[in-house]
Amino acid sequence: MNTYQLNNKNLTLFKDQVAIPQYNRAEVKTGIVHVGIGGFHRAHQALYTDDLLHQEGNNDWGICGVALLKFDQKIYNTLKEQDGLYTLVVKELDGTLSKRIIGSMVETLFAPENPSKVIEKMASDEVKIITLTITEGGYNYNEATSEFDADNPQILQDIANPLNPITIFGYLTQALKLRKERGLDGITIQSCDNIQGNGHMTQKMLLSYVKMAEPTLVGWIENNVSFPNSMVDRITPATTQNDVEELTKTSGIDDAWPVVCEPFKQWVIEDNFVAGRPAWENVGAQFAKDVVPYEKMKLSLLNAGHSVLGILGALIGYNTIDEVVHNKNIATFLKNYMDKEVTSTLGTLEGVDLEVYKQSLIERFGNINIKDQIDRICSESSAKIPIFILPTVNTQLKNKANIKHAAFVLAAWAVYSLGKNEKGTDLNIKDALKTTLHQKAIAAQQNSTLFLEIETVFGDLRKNDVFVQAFANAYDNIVKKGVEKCVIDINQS
Ligand code: CS2
Repeated sequence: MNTYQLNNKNLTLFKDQVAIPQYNRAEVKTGIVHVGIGGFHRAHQALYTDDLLHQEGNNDWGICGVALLKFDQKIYNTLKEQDGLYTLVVKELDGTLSKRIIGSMVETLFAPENPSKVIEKMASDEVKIITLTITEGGYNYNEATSEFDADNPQILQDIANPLNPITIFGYLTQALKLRKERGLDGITIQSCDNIQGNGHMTQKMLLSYVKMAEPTLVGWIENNVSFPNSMVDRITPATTQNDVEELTKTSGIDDAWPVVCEPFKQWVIEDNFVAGRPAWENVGAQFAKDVVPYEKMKLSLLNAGHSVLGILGALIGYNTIDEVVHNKNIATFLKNYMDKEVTSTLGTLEGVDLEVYKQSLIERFGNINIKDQIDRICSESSAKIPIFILPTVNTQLKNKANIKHAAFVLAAWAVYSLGKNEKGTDLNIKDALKTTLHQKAIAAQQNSTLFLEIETVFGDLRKNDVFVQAFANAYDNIVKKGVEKCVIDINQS
């Protein structure tokens, strides 16, 4: 089969192999600036938006994809060369692949190369929404103080160099300042990250920054910017070389960075858009008055479930999530964690059968075609654990209820942070706090609870005797008997 590079010019050459955009991309205007163009955004929001662009009358809602970090240079270069086009490969449950080319990203920008261009784009009249997938760690939230981390050197650099920002807060502030000066309408800033109350978090963190950097802008933001909460869901593993090669071989598409994902997708959005919004409900998204309880459910069950499987699985020596969940002992442990520790913290959720939801998660985790990487799941655990697991622990402790499973997973994380699995193989740890984690993990070998001193992660959990005791027990047991033996004991207890 002939192979052609994916770009505008070649797009129609692929029409017999895969679905391609049926709308005229040249007519689509940018109504959304999206920051963070990794796999998740491209499997989720960009897909919903592509679906919408196929319907009449939605041409104002194209996406300008912004790569914020220097680290994102490669993904930016790829998308730039491909005119924003990429292939989305859905790995169906029966193992077949559904492929389509997504066209909703009609512009791309690389912030480190040209900050003013990004600021101008965010401040342009046609843009009505700025959406974000900047990861859990990108919000500059300090777990110990529950506040914005004003001492972060990058934040200080943005305050000193407002026209050359490097953080999202610096960019948004400059763009909003221009919008105010130009007398433009308000705008919506919508987080699509896995954070409880992601809209509230974005608002709180941004306003904290603006109070320091540009205090006279605070009032305008309060009156003109909305921050809808949303729950986002679609498992999107990292693209592998195999995925790239398979696509070239079977479809003739030379796409340097396709995105692969599971069939399931969900997006529940709070309907709070000051400057209008796409009718994403016409393509499967749900709009709701209050999405926070649904976010909590997803974070505490799906994302926490991932962390449980990831951390325990990494220590045992597995590579992918499906492998771990097919270990009956670990699957039982996870189910018990969900049933005995998480469920009672969730309250009632209208329209959701939690039993069905939990069961569906086990099935999604077990999808053997997805092969979600444990390395991906365990990456940045120091930002994920405070969001995915600790709210459950804190509520359970307050209610004098069970925390055995959670304490076990956190103790396993302390052992994981030593950097080797139980077979003695090096773990590939990717975490902004990697050095601190490692130092504390070493200290924990003498006294396990020293690991809990990482305040930015654990807050003051080290002061809770019940938790400390459970954590220390679990740690000793893991070191003595290994993860799986301990899991069997806990399952039988
Ligand atoms: C995962 C998420 O990053 C993680 O640890 O739990 O990326 C998860 O796959 C998505 O939130 C699924 O919606």
